[in-house]
Amino acid sequence: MPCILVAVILLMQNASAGPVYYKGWYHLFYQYNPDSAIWGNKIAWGHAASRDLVRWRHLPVAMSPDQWYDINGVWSGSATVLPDGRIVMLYTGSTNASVQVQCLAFPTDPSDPLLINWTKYENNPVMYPPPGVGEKDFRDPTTAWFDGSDDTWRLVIGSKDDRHAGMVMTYKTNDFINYELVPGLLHRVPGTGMWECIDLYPVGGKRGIDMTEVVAAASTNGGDDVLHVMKESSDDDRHDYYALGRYDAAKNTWTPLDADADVGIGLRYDWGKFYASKTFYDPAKKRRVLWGWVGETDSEHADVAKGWASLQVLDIFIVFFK
Ligand code: DQQ
Repeated sequence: MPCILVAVILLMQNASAGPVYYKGWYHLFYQYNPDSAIWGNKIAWGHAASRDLVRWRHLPVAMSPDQWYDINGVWSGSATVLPDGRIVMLYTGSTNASVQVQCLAFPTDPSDPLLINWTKYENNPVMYPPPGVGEKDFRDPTTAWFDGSDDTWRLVIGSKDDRHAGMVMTYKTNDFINYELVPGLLHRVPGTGMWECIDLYPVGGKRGIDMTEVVAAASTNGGDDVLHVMKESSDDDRHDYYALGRYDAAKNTWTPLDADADVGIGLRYDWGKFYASKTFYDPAKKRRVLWGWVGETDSEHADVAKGWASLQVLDIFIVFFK
């Protein structure tokens, strides 16, 4: 079973964006207002990097809201490291009309381990809200995993429907430029409202905790020992809820083990102030790392006086294999 270790890192501002390990460095991108320690409409991606997850170096802003498709905010997203080592970054842009769209970015200089400069894809955005989904209810793409059954990468995005049910949609792509909505919903829970910062990842099996590895094992030999955590950040009450369940890639479903403790109505990661978390698979240590945003209880006035707002915390899941 996982054991959890907690460290606290001081950083500036708001919800997590996309942690990733690259050429010996862990990178944290986070929601950041360069002008003041308050939430604003000019949210950029702040950036910090570390070799050990303990000592951090602050780096220049990675992406600013400077295009029509993200001028109201470079919002949360996730990195995917491809088998050849390239990084693909997907993030939500809030457009000049406040529509939520998904956008693509790449490291400008892939040989730079600090990933200082980022280039936005010239034909952004790559995804718009699909029919029936509110234009302000479509955000926070996850890291993609590879599904060998049809040789596509899959990722999920959170939303809510017009009856206030939280829901998760799956997309597939083979080039990260063109995306197809997989029919049906991966999951939906009535009454839970908008689901932000969805996370879906395997736990408990003998085949590792990397999503691509586990999906491949499941298609060849069942992978029955693996469960998947689904986590959502409830915009309604600003808590991170999760449940254990079974992911069926072929049917595009995730089913909770206990329907009475489904996502959004059962377990929480934390019972204090902890929100908009994301995990990433750490290939260096073969472990899964969880990041979360701790918004604190300081007033806006206090944040401005001290010059920063909020903390990032990390939890490391150490999984022991038999
Ligand atoms: N914060 C971001 C969104 C995300 C929310 C906006 C989580 O992408 O849904 O800054 O707090």
